[in-house]
Amino acid sequence: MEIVYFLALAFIFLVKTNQAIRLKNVVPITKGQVFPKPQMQISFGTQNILNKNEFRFEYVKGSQICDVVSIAFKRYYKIIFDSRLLRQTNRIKNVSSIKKLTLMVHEPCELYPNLESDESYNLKIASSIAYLESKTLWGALRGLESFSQMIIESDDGSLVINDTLINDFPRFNHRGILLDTSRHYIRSSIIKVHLDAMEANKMNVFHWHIVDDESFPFVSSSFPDLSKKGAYNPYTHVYTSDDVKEIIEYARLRGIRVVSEFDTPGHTQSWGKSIQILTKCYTGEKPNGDFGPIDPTNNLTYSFLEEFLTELTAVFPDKYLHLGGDEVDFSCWQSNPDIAEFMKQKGFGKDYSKLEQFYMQKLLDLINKVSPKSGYIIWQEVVDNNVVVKPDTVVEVWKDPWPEELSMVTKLGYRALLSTCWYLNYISYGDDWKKYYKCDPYDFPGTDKQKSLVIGGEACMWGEYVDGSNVISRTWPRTSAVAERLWSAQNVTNVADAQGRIEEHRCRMIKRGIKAEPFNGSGHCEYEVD
Ligand code: CP6
Repeated sequence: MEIVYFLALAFIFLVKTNQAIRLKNVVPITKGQVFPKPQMQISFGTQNILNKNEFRFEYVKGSQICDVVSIAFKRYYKIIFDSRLLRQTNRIKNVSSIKKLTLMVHEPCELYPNLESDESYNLKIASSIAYLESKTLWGALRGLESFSQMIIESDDGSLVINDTLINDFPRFNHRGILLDTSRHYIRSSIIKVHLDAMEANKMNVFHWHIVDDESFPFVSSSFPDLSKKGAYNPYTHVYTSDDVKEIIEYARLRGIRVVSEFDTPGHTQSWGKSIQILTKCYTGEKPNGDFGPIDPTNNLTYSFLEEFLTELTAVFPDKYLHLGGDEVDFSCWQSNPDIAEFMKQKGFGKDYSKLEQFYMQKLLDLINKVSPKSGYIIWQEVVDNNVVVKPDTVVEVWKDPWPEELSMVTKLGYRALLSTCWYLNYISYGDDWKKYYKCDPYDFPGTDKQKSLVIGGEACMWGEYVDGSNVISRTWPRTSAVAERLWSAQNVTNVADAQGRIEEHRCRMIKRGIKAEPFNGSGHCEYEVD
């Protein structure tokens, strides 16, 4: 008898585990989940209906009225009531309807977001009233995004939203993503889709690695030959000053900062096509026709840089410029006799990092001269090579072992950004987003003071194997994992929960015209790609 009982149990167990194994990757999707997960959220069962014809966004009396927000009202109205997708609305239902979302913005409107911008917001959906409140207009944008995400289509096609309270703010102020437009050109229209995706994921810094060795698509007004000679095609594969302005404006309207990177002294081959500032490499006694990093011993270098930096600080409104400073190859410098002579005069011995230091110091002095209010971001090598930089410099860590590096950089008192674990250019079969999700910028040995110097991080999409054809799908939703790590509370670490949220969010992106790739082995979206 006992045996029969045991066998029956074992059978049930086997069937169950078998099922559990089979269904392991199927996470039930709850609809209307806000992404990234808000700091605090309580939802209730009560539903409210939204009707396209009666719903509107409004400012509360006494609220600041900002054009960025008014434009966002229109954008989100379109997203919510996308008539392409609405099966039907205005069904008379036995639930209360929400006729408007009222907004209260407390602080005066600002033109551009910055590193210190407050993005917090409170959102309350209760008793047929939707109320959004924020300190700044940037917080209002984040709140509108959350509101739009909570509205779901019910089975009969009507739009509904649950009673909810949200109190939300980002964990880190700098939530960035690098796009490289030098290895392959990416048209402005695709960059804009990317900015839409950033907004949907509450990311706020577009790190534009705009030029590099391979091409120089930035059209400079003071040195037009840079792109004339350095772009793949000076007519079609460039960003004119109108293009740049348009991208900065598109980003501003979404609360996104544009931080441009003009990487020097390495990664500058394309600059050398028009301006003779690169080091001549030698074989034996003679120049061999190759060029190396920018020549720090040449006076032309600095007169050029002064004028060019003056232009850049005028074109890019953000306080921060990314000055690069990574991967400087010393071999060409080592081959050049004039540089050897210079090193001797300066007493640098054979230590070429001293020459790099000399260059970076001059570059930073020039920035301070042409635009004293500018701040700068640099890659970690600059600090690794002992260059003394302004105390408010931001150091971007991209090499392993990153915990040691973050420890070192913050011990020196510099603010830091982490990108090492979010290198999207590495692709692999399977769920690589989990690896990104598990990487936490606080996982390094250091004091609370050191942790507080970590201002955020960046996902990096280098351009060697991406262009307009695949950059969106390769970047999203993998970057969503990074977005949640940088926005949500430190204890939001459950991978299975995140999977459900990202799954819904990925379909939401598809619905909005962002062709984010499938990321979890199997599944479907209610609305598939057109
Ligand atoms: N270009 C520039 C790159 C990289 C860096 N700087 C890079 C290095 C290693 C990997 C990916 C990208 N392509 N200018 C390093 C910051 Cl794996």
